[in-house]
Amino acid sequence: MRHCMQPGILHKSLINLRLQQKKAFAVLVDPDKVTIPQITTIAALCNDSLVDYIFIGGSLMVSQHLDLCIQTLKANSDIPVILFPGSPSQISRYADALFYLTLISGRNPELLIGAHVVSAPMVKASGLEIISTGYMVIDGGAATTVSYMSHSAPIPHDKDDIALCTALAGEMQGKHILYLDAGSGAKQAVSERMIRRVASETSIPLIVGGGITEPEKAYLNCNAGADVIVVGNAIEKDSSLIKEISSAVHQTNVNA
Ligand code: 1GP
Repeated sequence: MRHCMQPGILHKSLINLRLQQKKAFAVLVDPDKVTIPQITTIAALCNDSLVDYIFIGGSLMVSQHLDLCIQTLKANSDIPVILFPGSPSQISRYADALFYLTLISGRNPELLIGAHVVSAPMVKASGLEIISTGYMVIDGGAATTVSYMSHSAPIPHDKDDIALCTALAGEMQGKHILYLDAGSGAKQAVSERMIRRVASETSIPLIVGGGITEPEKAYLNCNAGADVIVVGNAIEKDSSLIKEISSAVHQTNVNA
C-alpha cells in the first residue's frame, strides 16, 4: 500500500499546476441534484469541454446513489473524480481520491479532528488517494448549508488578513492543498483581493469556488492566483457554462 505521506497522482497533478503556472477547471456534481441520466450528459459535456477534474459531494446526502453516480461518471469519462464530502459518510471506493477536509476556518472540534478520528479506519480501508485539505469557508453573503451544519462562522468577506493567517497555519500544519469556498450558490464569490493575498503568501495548490457564475470571474480568479476553479450551482442551471468557463480558465494558460 502506498504510504499516505507520499503525494499521490492527483495530489501531484495539483502541485504541478502551481509549479507550471497552469490553471485547471473542476465541475462539482452534487448527487442530490442529479439523476443518473443527467450524469451521463454531464460526463459528455465535461469531456467535450476539457474539464480537468470532477468533484462529487454535497452538504447533505439525501439520495443514496453516490456510488452509482461515480460509476456512471467513470463509465463515461476518464476525467479524475475526487470526493468532496459534506460528511464522513460520503466515501466511495469508486472515486480516484478524497479531499480529506479540515474546516480550518471554523472552531468546531468535530470538523477539526473529531469526525476524522471516527472515520479514520473507513477512510484508510477505502484505499483512496487522500488529499489533505485546509478547507476555508468565506462569507458569501448568504447563509450556507455548510455554515449551518458546521456550527461555524465563515471568515468575513473582506477580512483578507484572517484568510491569509488561516491559510498559512493550514500550510504549516502540513495540509496538501487549500480550498477557499464562499459556499454553494453564494451571492458573493471570494474576492480576487483575498485570493491574491492567500496565493502570494502560500505555496500549496489553491482551489477556489462558491458563487462563480461567469467565465469572466473564473478568469480573474485564475489571474489572482487560484490554481483550480470549481463551479457547481451555475452549471446545474445552465450546462453550457461548462464549456464557457473551462475555456476561460484554460485561456489563462495560453496567456501565461
Ligand atoms: C461549493 O465551491 C463549491 O462548495 C461550488 O460552489 O455551487 O456556488 O458553484 P457553487
